[in-house]
Amino acid sequence: MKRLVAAFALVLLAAAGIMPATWAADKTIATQKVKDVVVTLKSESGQWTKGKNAFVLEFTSAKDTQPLDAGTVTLNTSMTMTGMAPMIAGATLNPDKTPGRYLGTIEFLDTGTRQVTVTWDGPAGKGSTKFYAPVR
Ligand SMILES: [Cu+2]
Repeated sequence: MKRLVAAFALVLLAAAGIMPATWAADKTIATQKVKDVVVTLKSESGQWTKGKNAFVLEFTSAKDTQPLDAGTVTLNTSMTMTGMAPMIAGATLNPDKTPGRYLGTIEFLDTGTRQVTVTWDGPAGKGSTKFYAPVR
């Protein structure tokens, strides 16, 4: 019951705009497993759109789903377009207070499927992964 009251209080605080926006429920845009590391790209809307986007990148252990401190993280995107040089966009990423969670911003000049490359280097080891994510 105490827990329920606490949860309800958080909802009220969020509604009053006191809690930061990161408390909003994030929806998964894409998720990738690389050995023991699960990389999940999330945002409030669950999709990237043309223009500026805020998003969350989370690293968790595939074994026990606990957060993994990924250290230095990069996220870059590329879109191949016929007869043109690939369109490249990189994200600005900052570690959140929670380990393994990074807050990012990225800007897309147009819609279309991006190849996303994420790299990390830190306590969770060194790795990288590529996946596709649409920009709508
Ligand atoms: Cu393009």
